[in-house]
Amino acid sequence: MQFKGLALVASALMFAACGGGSDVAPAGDATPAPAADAAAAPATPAVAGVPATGTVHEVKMLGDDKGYRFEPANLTIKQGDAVKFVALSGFPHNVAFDAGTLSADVKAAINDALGAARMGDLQSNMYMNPNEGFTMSFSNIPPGTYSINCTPHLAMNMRGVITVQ
Ligand SMILES: [Cu+2]
Repeated sequence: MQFKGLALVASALMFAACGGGSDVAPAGDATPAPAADAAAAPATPAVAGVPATGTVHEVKMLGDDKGYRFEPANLTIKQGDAVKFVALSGFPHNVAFDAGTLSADVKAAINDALGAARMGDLQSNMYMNPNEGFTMSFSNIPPGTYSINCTPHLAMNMRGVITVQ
């Protein structure tokens, strides 16, 4: 924010320093960026989906004398599979996807897939009791590598990776 402000000030100063050249188009002629069109885009899914395979993989969310962890911490699935996250010990746990370099479309697909289990952007609800959790379909999540973590135990390195093939 601060850099942007400085840059604007700097470019305004440079513009002024150029000495009122009239070959620059007046501000009134500037055409607005087509942001409104993008915002009004139809609600069709931007991420290509595949039919569900019916395969559900279980990832346990654990905390005990071996530490806080997803088990397995590294999981490879096919697009169309689902993952059931279940909290078993060491509560509370959640599942938060790292935004990283994910595109806006992929983030939207993850939020959609979290569905009723979504508590915030790219984050599931918090689970406090044994056997609580949720099942998430990866039908609309494109192939790629997705890093997840548990917000309450991020400092204890409770992290995982889900690879979608
Ligand atoms: Cu946790």
